[in-house]
Amino acid sequence: MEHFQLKNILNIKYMKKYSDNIQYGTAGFRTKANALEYILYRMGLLAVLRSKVKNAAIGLMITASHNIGSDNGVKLIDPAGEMLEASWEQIATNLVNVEDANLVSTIEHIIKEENINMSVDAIVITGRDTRESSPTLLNAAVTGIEVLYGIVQDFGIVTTPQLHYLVVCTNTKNNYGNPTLHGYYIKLSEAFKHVRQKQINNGQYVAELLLDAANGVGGIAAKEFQKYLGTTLAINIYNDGNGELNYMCGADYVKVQQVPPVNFSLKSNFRCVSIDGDADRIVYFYTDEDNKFHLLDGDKIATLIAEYLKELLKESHLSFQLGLVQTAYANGSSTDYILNVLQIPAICVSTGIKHLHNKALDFDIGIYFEANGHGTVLFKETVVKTIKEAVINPKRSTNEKEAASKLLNIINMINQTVGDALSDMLLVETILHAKGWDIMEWEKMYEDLPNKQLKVKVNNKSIITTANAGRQCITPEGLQDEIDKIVSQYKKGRSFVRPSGTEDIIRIYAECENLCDLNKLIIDVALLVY
Ligand code: NG1
Ligand code: ZN
Repeated sequence: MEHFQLKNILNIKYMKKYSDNIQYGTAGFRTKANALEYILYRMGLLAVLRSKVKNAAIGLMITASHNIGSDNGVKLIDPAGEMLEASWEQIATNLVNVEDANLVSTIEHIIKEENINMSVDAIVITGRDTRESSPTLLNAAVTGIEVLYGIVQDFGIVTTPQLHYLVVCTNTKNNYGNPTLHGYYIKLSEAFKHVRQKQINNGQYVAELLLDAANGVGGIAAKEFQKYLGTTLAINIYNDGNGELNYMCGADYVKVQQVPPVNFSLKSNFRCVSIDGDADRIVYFYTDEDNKFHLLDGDKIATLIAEYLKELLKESHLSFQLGLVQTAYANGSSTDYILNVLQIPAICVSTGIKHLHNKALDFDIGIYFEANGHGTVLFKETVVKTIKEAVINPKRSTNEKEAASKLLNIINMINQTVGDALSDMLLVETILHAKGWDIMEWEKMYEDLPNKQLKVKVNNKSIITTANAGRQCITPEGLQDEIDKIVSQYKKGRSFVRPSGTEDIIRIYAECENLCDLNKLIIDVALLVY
């Protein structure tokens, strides 16, 4: 019987089209959309196997995030909302690259090796972003899921973090929230409104912002949020889906190019937000009266959150171990500020959200952010329990209880399952409101070192291998020495090169004290790999 079902797997519509090997990278499989159909079909098969092995619902998200509209991608989400386990990334890579003739035997092999009980029910929760290619790719995935008798729960067009939320809620039987989009909006917006109460503005803080939604799914989610938030926050949405996805707009463009998005109505000194194509990254920015652009990226968001949480813990007399996780792309000034001013541990891990998420779990309260604006805060269950007790403990002072109650609401407005641009936005807005700060006041926390990123197209990016969280080149031999030589000529200089996990390019990063030296520094380093 089982063998008979497996034979049905070979589907003429989804035969392997390309001979090039493709890797399950930092964010799953990502490439030109027209090369993805058979990959989606096979990932549908794999999602069923993963669900059976974990005896829990698995997520399957179709998106290529900040990449151009003609790209697409797919990633699987494990039961607790985390990225697919590393050993299964390898299984996914093998499965996608085998020839059609070996597909059945490869599936049989996975079932045997992973000891999968095929009689266990499988549930796959699917979602997609707004790309034109996404419905066709979803069909391919659903066909793969259903051929192995998996149950599909499709949520249509959702942000990546919404899908993570839905997976977690489904698997924790509503403990984290209701597994519906309404459940998501209500949980986050109620917590936000509760902290703000009746006072909408405060000091320099005005409850209105301009949002660049990258012409992606975040525009839809932001409009939906607006309905739930009512007058507590006015979100003026630009690039809401009418223009080209991620084209000269969105968090990645704004962060890397360090310019405002196009089709955006700038007002000087006014708080602006940019999110990416699947709404899991966020950066803030503004232009001043001289039209100068100011960026407040993931590092600035992380430090703002860390400082505020530290204050609330102090006020509530609760003592937990706070930690902040970053990558090599974090601005050197932010790391200095975290270590020396906030006096919180700052840990550097490899690029890719799973590394940050895993490390943040080591702390009672782990804050993690990539400089590009992908991040969230994780609270241990024991921490949440203690805070809940503190809110109602009659032995505690009113001040202590109020601070604990603020903490509890903050926990509820954070999407702990993954970085979530809109949840992070509500959190930043809450903190600025509490402090009575405008964006200029926030910016003053510390001054970023001038920094820049470049991409270099190479024939084979894997000739560069790195260690020490991507900060040191191991191969080609001698490259790191050359980089060190260049960097040593610059005050507060830092530069590294690493192969991208999502594109066929090498990324180069550089920062140094003087803006006028920056171009020379990064170009000299780039020439070493060109
Ligand atoms: P790669 O392409 O491996 O650098 C990029 C981002 C990551 C992460 C992934 C997933 C930078 C420098 N890199 O990875 O931080 O967000 O995409 O989308 O921003
Ligand atoms: Zn994204």
